[in-house]
Amino acid sequence: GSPVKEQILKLFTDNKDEFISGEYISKQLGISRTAIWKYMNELKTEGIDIVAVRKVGYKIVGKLDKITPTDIKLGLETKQFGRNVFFYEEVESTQNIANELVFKGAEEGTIVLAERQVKGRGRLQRNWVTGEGKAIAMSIILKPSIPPKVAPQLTLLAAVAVASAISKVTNLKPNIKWPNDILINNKKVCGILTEMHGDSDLISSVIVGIGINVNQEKDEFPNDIISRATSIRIEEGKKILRSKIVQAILMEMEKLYAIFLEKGFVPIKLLWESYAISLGREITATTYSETIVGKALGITEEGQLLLQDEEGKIHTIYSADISI
Ligand code: BT5
Repeated sequence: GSPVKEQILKLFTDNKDEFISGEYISKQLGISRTAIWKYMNELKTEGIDIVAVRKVGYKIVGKLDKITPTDIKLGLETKQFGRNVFFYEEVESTQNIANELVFKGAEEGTIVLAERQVKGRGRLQRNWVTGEGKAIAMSIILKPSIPPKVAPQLTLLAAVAVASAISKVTNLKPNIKWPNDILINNKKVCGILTEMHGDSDLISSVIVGIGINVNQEKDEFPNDIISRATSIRIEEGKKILRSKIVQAILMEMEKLYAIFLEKGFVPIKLLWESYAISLGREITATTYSETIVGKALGITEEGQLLLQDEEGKIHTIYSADISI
């Protein structure tokens, strides 16, 4: 986007809910009042609701539920995450775009957002449904120096980021179901897909894909998932701006990722456990080779699930679908 527009947005972020005079903006940014007027009009067409009062100045009064770079950056408090935003009306999958960006050298923290995904995917090539204009489909590019076996921990880290972002922005109490689902009242509100590049020793990048049902109503879900899926709107009973949720996730991700790089997975594990569902209860894990019924004991310091079967044997699960 235009750096001037971003500077203007930053002024509004720094002076929350206040009128800012044209003169002040003009002095701060060293541009003319006419130029400001032009930029304000551009921001308006991008969905930012601005009031202009003669001799007083400009104020941002609200936003449409949009997720353009402008919407994401207005009020964003991160240093790096979400500072580069690629927004599309329609993509096959935001993961694919993020892939291409990685090969073009995109910086860590770069995000890809789309209103519509025609080939949104889950794990094992399963389909992910993105409610057009009402959901979040986001891919975040990370470039940690870690061995490939550590990468699944970033799925758990992202799950903690989403769960705490939802807790901060709403009155809801989300839970995490190992490894990659966020549930509200036992229904899936978010799925996470982590994909990586690199060689067998060291990763060069990880793309964390996050799909969240935000403003869909019950009857907007396809029949095959309607009984298992929910949205933030359904649970909260009112609409929420998607940009607010994206911003909160970016903030949480940036914090948790810094902790992870410095101290490893253990502090993230503790947070993860505070959101975990069905620890201590009986669950069924279906791996590629077998189905194990047992008590979920917790996760290891590497992020694998520990399951104790009826004979008391403890299984370490690296990858599975869990039913509760
Ligand atoms: C996931 O896979 O839950 C990971 C979903 C990741 C989606 C994001 S969106 C941004 C980025 N771009 C992509 O293309 N993907 C990522 P998994 O655990 O395999 O669950 C997939 C299953 O969830 C499907 O088989 C359906 O049963 C169910 N499902 C599909 N869409 C859903 C939705 N909108 N809400 C709840 N459940 C859904």
